[in-house]
Amino acid sequence: MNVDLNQLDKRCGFVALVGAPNAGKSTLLNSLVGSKIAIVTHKVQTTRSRLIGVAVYGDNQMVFVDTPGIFAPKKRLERAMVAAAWEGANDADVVVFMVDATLRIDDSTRAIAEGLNKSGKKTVLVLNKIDLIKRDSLLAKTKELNELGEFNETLMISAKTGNGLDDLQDKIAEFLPKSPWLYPEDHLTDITERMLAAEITREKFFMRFHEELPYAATIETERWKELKDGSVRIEQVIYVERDSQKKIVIGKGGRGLKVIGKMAREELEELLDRKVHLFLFVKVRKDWSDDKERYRNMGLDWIK
Ligand SMILES: Nc1nc2c(ncn2[C@@H]2O[C@H](COP(=O)(O)OP(=O)(O)OP(=O)(O)O)[C@@H](O)[C@H]2O)c(=O)[nH]1
Ligand SMILES: [Mg+2]
Repeated sequence: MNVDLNQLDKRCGFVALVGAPNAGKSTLLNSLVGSKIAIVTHKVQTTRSRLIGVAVYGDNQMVFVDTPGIFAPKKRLERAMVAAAWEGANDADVVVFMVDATLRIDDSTRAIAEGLNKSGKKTVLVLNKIDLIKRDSLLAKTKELNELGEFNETLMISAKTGNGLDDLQDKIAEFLPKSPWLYPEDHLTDITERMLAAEITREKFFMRFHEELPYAATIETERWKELKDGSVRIEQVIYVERDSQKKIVIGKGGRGLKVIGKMAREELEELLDRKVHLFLFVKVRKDWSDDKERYRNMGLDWIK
């Protein structure tokens, strides 16, 4: 048997980023990986399925798993999202439990703490968004959170500014199992370009529309065609539930779609480093959130 001696001291493992909606999980994933692979908005329930981002830190390869926020789900889509989040936690070697330090500790944070404690996973409690608050107010919060369960470590970070991320990676490294790396050194993510392109449009959609509309839509890349001149033609469908929603999305004279399309196209051009022709179509599909096919495209299990 050949043994690669270089691999003997290496560590590698899955690190799930888990927490309530809006805690900053996707922001943290992007900061740790150094590239935007997860979309981020100021709205809750932005992330809908699991997504990996791989970071190399010294001899360690950390496979970060961004997960949807955990809350009390009602609809099928919400249940599938929360199930995906718990699966992410249960499959991980280390869990990073993220809490928005600017908010009061609520029932959903308590329930997540309880669930994580039961799982018995190595868990790092992370208080995020410390750029927004005074350090002295963090002490009481840290104490209160540590009363909710046993955490292997408590750290304070700003996922946005990068403050505290080195300490976080040092700690995670200690908890990772000895293992050869699972991915090539330069591997970043498993999200396909088609999926990422749809997510980028969804991010713009979330920012543009309000109330229930962001949650009533899903976006898929239907066609991706490389053109001879080096540019790419991307066609995407925005599924909504009702005709009235379609009207709002399209907007007067197509303005709504134009605004989203422009923002998404500009970001895609930067990402892909070439000219992009982006075509957005809006379709009404009343029951898209009960449609198995949509779940497969989102990377979610369809829950009965
Ligand atoms: N000031 C500040 N804002 C942050 C920080 N981390 C995240 N945010 C903001 O918090 C909001 C939510 O961030 P996300 O990364 O989308 O949060 P999430 O936990 O992935 O949310 P879901 O996907 O909905 O579960 C965004 O507006 C971010 O810019 C931070 O460290 N400081
Ligand atoms: Mg997210």
